[in-house]
Amino acid sequence: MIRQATAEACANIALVKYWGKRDAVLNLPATGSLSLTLSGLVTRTTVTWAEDPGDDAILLDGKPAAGAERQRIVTFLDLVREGMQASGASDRPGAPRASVESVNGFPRAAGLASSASGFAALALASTRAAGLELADEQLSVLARRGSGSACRSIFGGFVEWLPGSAADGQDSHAVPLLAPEAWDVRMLVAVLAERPKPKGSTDAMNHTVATSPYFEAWRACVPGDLDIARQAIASRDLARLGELAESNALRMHATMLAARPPVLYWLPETVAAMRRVRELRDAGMACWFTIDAGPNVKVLCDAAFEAAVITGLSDLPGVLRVISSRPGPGARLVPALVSS
Ligand code: 2P0
Repeated sequence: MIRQATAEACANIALVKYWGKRDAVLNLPATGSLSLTLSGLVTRTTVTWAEDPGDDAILLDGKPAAGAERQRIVTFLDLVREGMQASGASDRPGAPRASVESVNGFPRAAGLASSASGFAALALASTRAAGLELADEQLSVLARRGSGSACRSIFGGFVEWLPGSAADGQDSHAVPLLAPEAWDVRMLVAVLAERPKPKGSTDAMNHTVATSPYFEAWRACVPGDLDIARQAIASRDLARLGELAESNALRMHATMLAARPPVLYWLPETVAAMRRVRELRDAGMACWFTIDAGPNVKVLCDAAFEAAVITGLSDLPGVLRVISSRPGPGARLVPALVSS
């Protein structure tokens, strides 16, 4: 039996956002969502299973995980342990113990979707190390339990998360829409703040569902936005996709602004970057912004305008750096590091 495996997964940025759950325990979304998996934002995770008793050892970027962050990972590992017991890979209750080492190539918890790449890499590494070979859709179901958006990072390129309708969540997983090499676009991340965000997205979205009078309107508009996004991707219509993504992101933020108390992730620099994207577009550059649960601004753009848009964003005061990504691959094992 393989005891150790290493996997890599890329972050993804949603173009039609996931904001709101219908089941908070199983991470079942209120709507579908659609994203682009990004080459530049990678998490690499090694999992080793050992039969000796004791607590899981979890290192995130070289530091022991603590508190709620640690508990979220242990709860996820418990799901894998259940799978191991069911498959006969382990027959000792409570065992085996996991060692997890995870390294991010980008700032964690700053609205750059590190939980997506993190739980996608953890899902693949932890199951393979346990000798479990899940099909991609089942891996997506498992990754979703760690963090909803992680189910999308199992696949590369443009990806849709089907909300599903089953109570157990087995039909709520991602599916690939367009392979990464099939459309050469860019996603630029203007990093405005590398500090952890004030309110985590899980709490913020649950609070929005509970208190925002606009949540029902948000839920009602997402299926139509998904239709437009799918059509735009199928016809490689970047302007249509970009306009839709900008509008969808602003509708998501409008929904959370209407929560009580409101959820406001923007900094003054966030608004300045949004305005700059509009100026660049007015000057003829094909670029559109989107914003997640943090202050950073992500810009979808035509590959031909990449350098000019990076310059236009870097010129703004408050932009620490700009990370450029292409469509990236799905979660994958790092073969040289798999041992038995
Ligand atoms: C998204 N976000 O679609 C949206 C847009 C943030 C804004 O998915 O509670 O960390 O773990 O399921 O996946 C962030 O939410 O939340 C997210 P949980 P997750 O990318």
